[in-house]
Amino acid sequence: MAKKPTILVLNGPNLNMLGTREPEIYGSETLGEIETRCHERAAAFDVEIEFRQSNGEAEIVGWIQAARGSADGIIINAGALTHTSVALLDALQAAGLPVVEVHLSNIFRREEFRHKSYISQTASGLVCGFGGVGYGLAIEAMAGLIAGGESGH
Ligand code: CA2
Repeated sequence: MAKKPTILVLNGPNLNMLGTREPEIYGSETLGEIETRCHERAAAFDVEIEFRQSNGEAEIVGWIQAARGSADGIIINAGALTHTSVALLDALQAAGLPVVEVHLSNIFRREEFRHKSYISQTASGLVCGFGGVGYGLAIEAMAGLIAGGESGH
């Protein structure tokens, strides 16, 4: 049987704190619950996921570099690094894989500094404002991109 496509789902700084504070902005789900949701959606779309979180930019860059050759696509919620990190942008561009960007909150309804995303420049698409549901939508979108050999419109 052919190996299922693998999607790397990466989470940046402070997302390990989900469910403990600010539910009005980020929802009440913990990151563990979002991971469970992702595995359920992955099974529905016949893909595998690898779900990770780090508070360190360097560690996330390392995971993106290693994804080249081992994963078929990257879904990323880079947290606050979204708005600052050229290093993540460079790593994602070098990986040469389809990228879908996710945010729990609608970053465009929030402070001005959150309106800028370095990740968007390399992403096929962006899902934001739907809480943990957005991760499931991103998996559906990524499964379609991989199956169609596309990188977006
Ligand atoms: O909306 C998102 O998913 C964000 O990526 C979340 C980041 C924020 O810096 C981005 O602008 C938008 C922050 C994640 C921190 O989450 C916490 C949740 C509960 C308690 C503390 C932090």
